Amino acid sequence: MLNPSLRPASNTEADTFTADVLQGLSRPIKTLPCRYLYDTQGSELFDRITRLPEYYPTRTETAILKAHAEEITAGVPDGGVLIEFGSGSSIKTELLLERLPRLGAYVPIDVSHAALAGAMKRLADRLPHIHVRPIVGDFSFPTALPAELVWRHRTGFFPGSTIGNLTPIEASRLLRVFRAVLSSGAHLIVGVDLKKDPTKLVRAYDDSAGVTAAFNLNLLARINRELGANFDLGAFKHRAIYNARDGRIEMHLVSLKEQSVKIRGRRIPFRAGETIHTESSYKYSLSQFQDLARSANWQPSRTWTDPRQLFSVHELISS
Ligand code: AVJ
Repeated sequence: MLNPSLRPASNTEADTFTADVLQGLSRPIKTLPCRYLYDTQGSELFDRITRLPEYYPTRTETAILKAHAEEITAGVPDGGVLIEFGSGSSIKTELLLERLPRLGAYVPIDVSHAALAGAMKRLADRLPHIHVRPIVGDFSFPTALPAELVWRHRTGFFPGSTIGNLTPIEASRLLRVFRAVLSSGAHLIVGVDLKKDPTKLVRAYDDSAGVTAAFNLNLLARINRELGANFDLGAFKHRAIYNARDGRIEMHLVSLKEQSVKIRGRRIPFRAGETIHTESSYKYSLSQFQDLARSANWQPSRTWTDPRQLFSVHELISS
C-alpha cells in the first residue's frame, strides 16, 4: 500500500469528470458524455435493461451468436487470436470460445481491472483450456499485443452495438484503430443494431418499468454524489426520441421547470423544457454499415441477422 502522503494531491479522474460536466452543461445545447452513465449503479441498471422485455438488442444478438456460432468462428484458424474490444464480463464471447478448442489465445481488452478479473475467473472455471491474455486499457486507443502473439492470425470481436454510441465519423475512426491493432488480413466481428419501426426503437429506450429512466437519471445522481452538486432528481424527466434524420435514438433529461443547479461553485441555469442530451445510439441498415466499414478500409464479408431483422452481426476483413 502506497503511503497516502506520497500520493499526488490531484485526483485526475475526478478533475476530468468535473471539467467534462461543466463544459457540457455550459453549452447552448447541453450535453453530457454517455460514458459517465456507467458507474457502479449505472452498470447495474444497464444490466437490468438488458433483461427488459422491450430491450431486444442483447437477447437478439445472443440468439444470433448462438444460432451461427459455427459459421462465425469459421474464420478463426487453429492457433489464431481472438481480441475483444471492451470485453466486460465476456459472457457473449463464451458462445464463440466454446467452439474454438484450438484457439491460440483470447485477449480481452477492458478499462475495468475488476471486470477482467471476474471474466478470467469465470473462463478458468468453464473453459479452462483457453489461454487468456487480458489487457487493461481503453480500446479506443491503439494497443500493442503481447509479443508472443503478433505473428498469429487475429480476429477482433466488438459486440453489443457499442459502435452505435459513436457518430458515424467517430465509428469510422474507431474501425481504423481496430484495423491498426489487428493488421491486414485480420477479421472483425461487429454487432450492430438495425434500423426499424421507430415505435419499437423508442420503447426499447423508454421501458414501461422505468429502468432506462432510472439509468439516465442516475447520471445526475452521480454528479450529486461525486461532485457535490444539488440536482433535484424529481425536477428532471427521462425522454427517448428517434431522430430519423441522423438515424439515432437520443436520450435526454428534460428540465421540468426553470431552475438552477450548483456544481463545484458554478451555477448552471435551466429553462423549463430545456434538455441535456445524454446518449445517442445510432442504428444502421445492413448496407449503411457495410459502407461505413469500407470507409475505414474493411471489406464487408458475411452478415448474420435474426429472422425479424432486428439486429446484425457483421464479419469484416481488413484489406
Ligand atoms: C450499451 C450502448 C449498446 O445504445 O442500446 C441502453 C446503451 N442506453 N439503453 C444502447 C443503452 C439505454 C446501449 N449500448
